[in-house]
Amino acid sequence: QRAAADPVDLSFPRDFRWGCATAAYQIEGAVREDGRGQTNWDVFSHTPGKVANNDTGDVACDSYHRYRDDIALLKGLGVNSYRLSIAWSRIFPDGRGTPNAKGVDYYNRMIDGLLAAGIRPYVTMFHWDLPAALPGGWQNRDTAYAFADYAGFMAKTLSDRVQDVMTVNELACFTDLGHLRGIHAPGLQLPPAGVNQVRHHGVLAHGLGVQAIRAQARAGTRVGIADNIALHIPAIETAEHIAAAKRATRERNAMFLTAIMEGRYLDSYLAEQGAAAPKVQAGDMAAIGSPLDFVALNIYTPEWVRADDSAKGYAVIPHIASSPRMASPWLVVAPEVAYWGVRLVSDLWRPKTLYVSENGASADDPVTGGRVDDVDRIMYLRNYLGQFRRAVAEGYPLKGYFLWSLMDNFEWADGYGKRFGIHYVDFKTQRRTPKLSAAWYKEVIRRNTIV
Ligand code: PNW
Repeated sequence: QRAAADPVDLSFPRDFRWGCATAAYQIEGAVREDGRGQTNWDVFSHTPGKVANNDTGDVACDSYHRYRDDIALLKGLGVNSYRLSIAWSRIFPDGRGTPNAKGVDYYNRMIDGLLAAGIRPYVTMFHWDLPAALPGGWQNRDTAYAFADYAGFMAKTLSDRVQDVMTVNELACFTDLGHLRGIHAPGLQLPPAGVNQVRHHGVLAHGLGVQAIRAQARAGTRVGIADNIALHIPAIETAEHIAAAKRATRERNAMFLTAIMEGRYLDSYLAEQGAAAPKVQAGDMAAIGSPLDFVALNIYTPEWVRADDSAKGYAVIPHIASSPRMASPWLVVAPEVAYWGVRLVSDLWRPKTLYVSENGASADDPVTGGRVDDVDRIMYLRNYLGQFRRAVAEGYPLKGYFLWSLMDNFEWADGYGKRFGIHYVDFKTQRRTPKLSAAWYKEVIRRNTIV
């Protein structure tokens, strides 16, 4: 008889993609350099009172100048992949027109540097920094066409070296946070019809972007989206609660991923919105439903769902004050979402490939004697990884994981006050220091298992 049970196998498939994620406006700085055009986030962050401490992305991590240092950090971790975004306004300063060679050069150097380091780039075309010159921003349907032109051009430009492209990051954030809640750029609080139209232009930009990328990039380029869908965990793992969580996932993402995966808006969504439903033109839904090579999920906070006798058949259970959170008030700790997010999206729409395009946590990092022993972040990441491992074990097509974030950066409306990095950034000196979580992640990657 054995003294102890066999240890649980927590290893990942041999070809699993391990990476980190960042976004242009959050790390690059150099906002007036080499012909970059102004963006909605430059305007917003320079409007007093909009961002904590009135922080801006003017300097951020200065990655525009220090990208070689960033690549060295990635190399130090041993990642095989890196998710970065392109600043649209470096390529087309006014959002459209003639490409700016200096902006293109920057990303060429970045991509070449990554490839030389043996790191596969995953490129997001739009991570919220919208060229300010585009009239009406996302309220204007033309912005979706401008996006497609830009995305097609950029995919073609990088196509000899970049095989994996994501159109947009987090539809709900750049539509609702900016146009309904008003806490992100452009800081508007529109009535329902206006919000729904912005959402429609968001998914349309994605769809037209997919078509433009497929038309212009090399055959074999893989195209997907990085979305933070409304995620749900069944309160109890029984058939009725699982069905409720699945239904909630489909219905509560009706204006975003559900429309993209099904090529139509659900009748229940259109009926609910009534006169405020989006105005849709011929061909829009076909573009929005363009087939994807992969779906990538940003996985942080879920909601718990239970089955009930209501007309919908489910209830979303509100978070309470004692729900465990990391340093950002919205960041509720619920590791099971890592499993359920992957499983429910797979069960609903059967994507060929899934990625986790972001997962990570803010923490009040203790800086002691030049060290940051961020054990809370390690706990958070380890628990989420365990649940991703369960999804892999059950055969769901999860092929990679991108940790948010490589380093502390401009955390949007929270400015530099919330730190998500596994490298600590001293924003006075720009010195980057690995936190304990970086050493932990390196070991996870090296052994391809959860440590
Ligand atoms: C994501 N929420 O944003 C973004 O893609 C990143 O740019 C960002 O830095 C990171 O997550 C951490 O915030 C989110 O309120 C912002 O649920 C807010 C929410 C989710 C994601």
